[in-house]
Amino acid sequence: MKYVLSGVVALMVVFVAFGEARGEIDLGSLTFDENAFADAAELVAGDPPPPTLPPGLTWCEALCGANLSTSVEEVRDNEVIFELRYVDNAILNGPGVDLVVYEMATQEAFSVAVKKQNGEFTDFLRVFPALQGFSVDGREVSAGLFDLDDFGIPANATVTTIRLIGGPANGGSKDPDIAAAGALNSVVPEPSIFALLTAGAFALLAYTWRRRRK
Ligand SMILES: [Ca+2]
Ligand SMILES: [Ca+2]
Ligand SMILES: [Ca+2]
Ligand SMILES: [Ca+2]
Repeated sequence: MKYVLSGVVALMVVFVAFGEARGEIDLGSLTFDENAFADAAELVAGDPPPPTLPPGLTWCEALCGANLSTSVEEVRDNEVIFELRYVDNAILNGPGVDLVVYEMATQEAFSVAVKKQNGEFTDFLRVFPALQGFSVDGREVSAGLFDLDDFGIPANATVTTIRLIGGPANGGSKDPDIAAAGALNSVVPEPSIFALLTAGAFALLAYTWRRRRK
């Protein structure tokens, strides 16, 4: 009975995950699912000088989630690479813009690459962020808008890892202050749903097997 119960519980978790009305986050004119922002962040290349990471913050506290009050500061041109990962959601190549990366104060160029299905990263795509018409902590908010089409990602495919670098400068300012990166088209990744369904199916199989042995 224990096994059939755990199977039922696993299936209920799946239904609750689907049925629950998801919260939303409004940032200016854009609305995101509450889990749409990056969940893990690390420095994968370079040795950034202060003040890249403000004292007392971790890379993830600066870059994960939707908090625009925390950011990495003055990411120098080509010296450092940050990698952001999406764990409880994935960026979907849906209609139009799929990924929004927020940049603070003076508008500065930066570049993004995304990890393809084959595990390789695309080339870096440079943007000059556009003002969003609001401020946080007295700093103007800008955003770089990315369509996964422009990285060669197929329609309806998903991406769960991106990389960020500053610049390169083309005569303009080049040390961006990156605060957050959210999936405007966001989905719950299928592997976690599969894992739950598989767990439920195995529990039911185990229950049936034990009953037959008796
Ligand atoms: Ca997330
Ligand atoms: Ca932040
Ligand atoms: Ca798209
Ligand atoms: Ca800036």
